[in-house]
Amino acid sequence: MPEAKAFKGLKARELPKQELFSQGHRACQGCAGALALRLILKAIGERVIVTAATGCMEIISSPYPQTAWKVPWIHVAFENAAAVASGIESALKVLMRKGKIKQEKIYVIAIAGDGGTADIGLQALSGALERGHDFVYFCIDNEAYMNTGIQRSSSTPFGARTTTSPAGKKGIGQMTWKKNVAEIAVAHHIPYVATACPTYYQDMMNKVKRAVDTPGPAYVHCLCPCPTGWRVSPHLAIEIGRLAVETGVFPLYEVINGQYKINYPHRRLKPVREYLQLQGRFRHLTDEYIEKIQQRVNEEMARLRALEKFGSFYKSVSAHF
Ligand SMILES: Cc1ncc(C[n+]2csc(CCOP(=O)(O)OP(=O)(O)O)c2C)c(N)n1
Repeated sequence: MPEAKAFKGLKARELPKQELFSQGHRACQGCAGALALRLILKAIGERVIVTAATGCMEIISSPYPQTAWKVPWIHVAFENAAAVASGIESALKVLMRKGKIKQEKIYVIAIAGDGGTADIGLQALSGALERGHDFVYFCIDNEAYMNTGIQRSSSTPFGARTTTSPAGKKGIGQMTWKKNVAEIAVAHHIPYVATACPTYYQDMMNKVKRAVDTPGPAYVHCLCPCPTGWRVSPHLAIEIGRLAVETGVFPLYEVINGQYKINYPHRRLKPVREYLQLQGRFRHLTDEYIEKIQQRVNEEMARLRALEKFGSFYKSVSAHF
């Protein structure tokens, strides 16, 4: 089984000076998703082809006839970013084999929101991971269908108010726990899975680099605070990301060939209340529900730590790459 290349982290001087995801796009103020795109392209450089599902990140970056993308980019349907990336990766392989293009790696990445990933694009994603295409899938998770007006997705967290999971006499907002797509990716036994947040920009860029340089499929789930949908002031987006991680609501970890490694938070967790109370979408939650969420976070962190401690159960992970 080939190991992911030994990689000690990106150095600032190795990064392209040019912005490959340019300024002047139309994202809301404080959009962490747009920042994530900028970091992803900084870490990869210009030898990349991007497929992008419908969603905020497509809408804000490509109002005809303008584009914020300085690399080859294709907008595809809501459901098939991973399928189109599979096709591109296969075509590149054939062209290289036939000597029609240079034998120099061209990275292929797919980008979709949480609706495009956890709900409607999940089948295409699963197929591409299972077939073993050499590409990286980035979920830009803002925890709802934001560009169409803040509707809930299966990635919306428990208790969050959205326009289709309203809080009131009959409900407390979203009534289900957030779907864990990173774990679904792990279940495909692919060589690299990671969670990331643009607040932790170095961690995120290193993961992006590691993901693209891993032979075979890789999945990176990026939590991207959305001031508009989360009802927070735009200047707090970075801080909200930090609190998501420090409270354990969104732990940062990698799974390399089946082996878990938690990057943040370290041992001591901040109370989830600190994360929830800054956001209008959780403002209606009573102590009872906050405690319920705290309980769940504790359980999830305990589960992750156990996975990290006991190591990889599968020696045959990613056997076919
Ligand atoms: C099959 C299909 N259903 C619905 C839509 C309408 N639609 C376009 S984008 C979108 C929401 C996207 O949500 P998400 O993937 O979470 O991305 P975000 O806008 O939050 O970045 C919806 C419902 C569509 N384009 N195609």
